Amino acid sequence: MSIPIPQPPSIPFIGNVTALDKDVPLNSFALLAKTYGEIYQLNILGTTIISVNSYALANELSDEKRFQKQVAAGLLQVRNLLGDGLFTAFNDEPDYLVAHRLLMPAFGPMAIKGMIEEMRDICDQLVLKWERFGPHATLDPADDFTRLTFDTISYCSMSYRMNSFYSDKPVPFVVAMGDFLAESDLRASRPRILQAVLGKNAKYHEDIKLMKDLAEQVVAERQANPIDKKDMLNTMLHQKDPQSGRKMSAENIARNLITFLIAGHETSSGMLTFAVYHLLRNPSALRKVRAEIDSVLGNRPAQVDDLSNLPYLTAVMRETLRLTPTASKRGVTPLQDTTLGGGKYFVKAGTTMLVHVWNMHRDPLVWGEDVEEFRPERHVDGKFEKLPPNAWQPFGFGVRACIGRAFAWQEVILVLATVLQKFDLTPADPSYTLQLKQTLTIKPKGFYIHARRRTDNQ
Ligand code: MNH
Repeated sequence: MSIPIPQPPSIPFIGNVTALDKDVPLNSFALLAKTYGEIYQLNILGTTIISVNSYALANELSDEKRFQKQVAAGLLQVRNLLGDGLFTAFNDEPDYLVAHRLLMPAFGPMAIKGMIEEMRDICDQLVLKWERFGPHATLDPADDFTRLTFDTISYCSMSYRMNSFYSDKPVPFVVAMGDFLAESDLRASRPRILQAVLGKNAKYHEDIKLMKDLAEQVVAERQANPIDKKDMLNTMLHQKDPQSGRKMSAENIARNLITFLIAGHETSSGMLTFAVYHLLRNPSALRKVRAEIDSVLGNRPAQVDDLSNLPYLTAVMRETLRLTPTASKRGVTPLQDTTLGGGKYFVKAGTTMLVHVWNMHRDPLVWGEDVEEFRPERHVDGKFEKLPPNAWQPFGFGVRACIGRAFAWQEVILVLATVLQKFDLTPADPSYTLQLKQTLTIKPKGFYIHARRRTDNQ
């Protein structure tokens, strides 16, 4: 016999909407998990949403025979821009399947290794900026890492320079994107009738147009002036899907370029910022990672083969994404009516379910009682490989897992190795306690640092 899934008390007509913090829903989801445990459900404006927090249940949901990705709520609204692009496509859309097969090799480890010099080009701009600003300047790592990851994905995927480091303010695309994502999220928690009444439509569609125009302009420019380079744009323009023999349409190409720009920078910049935050709070981890970088690289620039030779830095990155996964949850749905936990909970086909990766990465049955501690040692000496299946899943799961994983990994390891090699970093406010900023992804809020060139200390 199944038992009812717990639900916090709800308000007639509105349901549990008010249970969620407007600015940082994650904080509410973390709190609800502490109160209700491995599973609970919310009623959001008439829709039931089931949240899963434990490793055991999340592992059960990581089975593509029973569950698949669901594009719902905020993500459904993001389709207003990205349509059937990789991130927001429904599972069976034909253009998705073509794009997925065609792009997998373009995001594979070999192709990504070939992008190291483009990545370094942008990384050097960050280093130069921090050197020029000097040790007394208050730096905003979330801001500069966003410049970096945005410029990197743009330069690598379509050989287009955003030049964010030459602008004091975020470039217009980033502003439009931020506003678009925030509004998409709000739309998901607002009855449809209010959309027009609130008068946010015009601005929403202007933002969409700005981003589409840029992508379409880049595609048209490339078609008019072909270049011989292995970037993702050329792959999409010229390759055929091996299975169907089809090429991607210009429209689908533009949607996927915008998808890369969006999916390819917020998560990585959040990860870089969290990594710096964790290292500055954990001096022994910082000392160890510094010693490793010095012994492997000395004073020379990191080469692509060095990046697989930095096990402690790798563990730092894994632990960063365990404790603070920047894509904190993913949506799935059961293909058929089913039960979870050995018959304990009944769930209807099509129900929206959230795997709260943030919470399952804190399951003491997998990680021990010190789950809130930042301890890269959890992942060294083969321990990472011996984790229970699907216990670490910051990049999602299955066919719909992150296509940009190898890209992000190389970018983040190169930047961390380079920055830690060159600078002594200190928090601007030593008493800073972590606060979160949530958009589609999570990053630290109000975290500032100083960066002193190590050569200035000698
Ligand atoms: Mn990424 C899907 C996390 C970097 C492009 N990404 C996902 C998913 C997660 C994720 C989780 C699955 C979402 C879901 O189930 O709904 N991604 C990350 C993290 C980083 C990241 C934590 C960096 C750190 N992602 C990148 C980069 C790109 C990228 C860089 C570059 C283009 N991600 C994608 C795309 C998808 C995706 C595209 C959708 C893939 C698909 O559904 O086929």
